[in-house]
This record gives sequence, C-alpha cells and structure tokens, in this order.
Amino acid sequence: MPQRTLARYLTEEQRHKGIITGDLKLLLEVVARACQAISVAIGKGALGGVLGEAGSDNIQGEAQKKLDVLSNEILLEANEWGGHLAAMASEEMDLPHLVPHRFPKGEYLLTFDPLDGSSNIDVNVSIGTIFSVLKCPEGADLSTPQAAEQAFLQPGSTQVAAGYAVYGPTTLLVLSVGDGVVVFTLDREQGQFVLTRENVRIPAETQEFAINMANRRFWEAPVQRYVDDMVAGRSGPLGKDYNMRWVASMVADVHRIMTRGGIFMYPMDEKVRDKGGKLRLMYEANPMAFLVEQAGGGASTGYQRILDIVPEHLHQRVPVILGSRQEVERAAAYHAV
Ligand code: AHM
Ligand code: MG
Repeated sequence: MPQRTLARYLTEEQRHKGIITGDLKLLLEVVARACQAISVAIGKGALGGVLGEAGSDNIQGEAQKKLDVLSNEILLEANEWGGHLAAMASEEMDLPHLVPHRFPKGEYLLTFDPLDGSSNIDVNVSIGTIFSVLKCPEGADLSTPQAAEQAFLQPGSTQVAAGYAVYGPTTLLVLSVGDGVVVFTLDREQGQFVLTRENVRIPAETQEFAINMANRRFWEAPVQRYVDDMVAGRSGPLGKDYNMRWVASMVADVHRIMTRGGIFMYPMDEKVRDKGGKLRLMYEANPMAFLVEQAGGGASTGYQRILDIVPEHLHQRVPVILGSRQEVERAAAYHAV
C-alpha cells in the first residue's frame, strides 16, 4: 500500500472531490513545509540557540521568545512569494503583512499563531502552530496594512481550511479543508507528512476536562458552578467522576481531545475581562473551533457559537469552550440560567 502523503491527500481533494483549488493546495503545502522547518528548529533546542527570550514584546504586550519570532519569520518567508496569498496576519505582528509588490497576489488570506504554548518552549513540553485560511473578499482594500485588516474580519464559519501542527514526541499536522479532519505524521527521514488518521471523530461524551484551575476565583459564576459540579464527581449533580488535564499549550490540549475526547475551556475571567478573554479569535479560537466542529464536536463562548462571531478587530480575544459535543452543550446550558 503506497503511503498517502500530504501532497497526495491534497491532490485527491482537488482532483477527485473538487473541494480545494490548486492555489489552496499550494498554500497548505507551503504552510506544512514551514511547520517542518519550525519542527527542525525546535528539535535542536539549546544546541540551535533557539531557546529563551527574544527581548521584545508583541502587540498583546507579551514577551516574545526567540522561537515565537523565528517561527513567525519562517511562516512569512515561506508564504509570501508563491502567488497564493493576498495577505497574512499573525499573533506576533501588529498589522497584516502584505505580499510584497514584486510577487504575484493570490485570493487567500492566512492567519497564524506561529508558536502556540510559548510558556512551554523552555521546559520541553509540546508546543505548536495554529493556522486559518480565509478567502480574500473581492475588491478588498489591500493598499496599506491598516486598510487590509478589514479583509480579515470574517466569521470563522467562512474559513476554507484550518489546521495545527503539534511539536511533541512526534510532529503532527492536523488539517481540515471542510471535508472532515485528517492527521499527518512527519516522517523525519523522508522529510514529509504522511497520512496516519482519517475521519477524526471526537467522542460526544467525556469525563475529562482541561482548564487552568488556578483562575477559579476569577471565572464567571456559570463556569465556577459547572467546574465545581464536575469536581464533585459521582456524588455531585453530574453523577460521574471526571479527570483533569492541563498542558497549557492549546494545541496539545486540543489534540488530546481530538484523540480521546474531553472539554477544553479558557473562559472569561476577571484578569482578562478588559481584553475580552485570553485566547485570540482569528488565529486560535476560530481554527480550533472549525477543526473541532469538523470532527463532530462543539465550540462556544458559553453564550454563542464561536464560528458565528463577526470579528471587530484582528487581535480580538474571546472565551473558549470546546470539545465533546454533549459536554460543550452542558457548559452552554450553565450559561443560559
Ligand atoms: P500563547 O499563544 O502566547 O502561547 O498563549 C496561548 C496559551 C494557550 O496555548 C494555552 O491554552 C494558554 O495560553 C495557557 O494559559 P495559562 O498560562 O493560563 O495556563
Ligand atoms: Mg497561542
């Protein structure tokens, strides 16, 4: 049986199913190659001089790590010359990055969190890259980076593809082009992603939750009640025992849910209320919500479906509750009373 590489999977989605265009295929192959390059840099660790602080802050006021900056540069350089993109936006850049005039422009927009789970870089715990692909609206004003922001402000339901790479014991690429979720494993010797899981389905029910419990006193009342009821276990109102996991890399926590189910929450809390939440809509919540829904799960703020949110700005933040469908519905029900 020949191996189904990423290139082959994408060709089939294009040629047989007509789901993706040639340009989207090229875009996804380029993103995958960039993730491979990031994986190589991470693998070198201290030997490659990639650990530690970069000595700068990003637009969110967070200290950038060397790997945040390097991963951002790798993704920008890989994607700007191929002719498949109109513009890119990233957690690490204040404004969109326009494709330089010397290169042709394409019809897609790419957003990314180049290195998710930055606090885990220096402790050798799984980290990742998250990305989202949108169509650039006809006639969008791309004359300046400031003007270009408007083109990105589309609800997550319009995404044409989304994915993440997890740099863990193995490097994985998890992808959806709106035709279910597939997982590729990086074959380090061959230097290519090989399809290793198809038709990913998140079990509808779960007994595992992921949340930063240290923030309990800052949460809103519905989340406090819900988590208290989970912790109460079999003798509480939910009538079952739960287990808790928190990697503190969204990619790793979501990937566990893609593998065996669970519910992930970064709810609104008092510390982040003025920012709208902790996680970013355009390049964290939306791509993950798209993937989770494509795998049969749910994704909500507690009050509304994440993919329905009409973004107001590029670096907007939102509360995130996602994973096993029935559990996400239960969490939303706590918000409704
Ligand atoms: P980052 O994009 O700067 O790495 O921040 C996002 C991360 C998520 O990966 C993770 O779910 C969360 O922030 C961890 O937050 P906490 O430090 O409160 O555990
Ligand atoms: Mg992140």
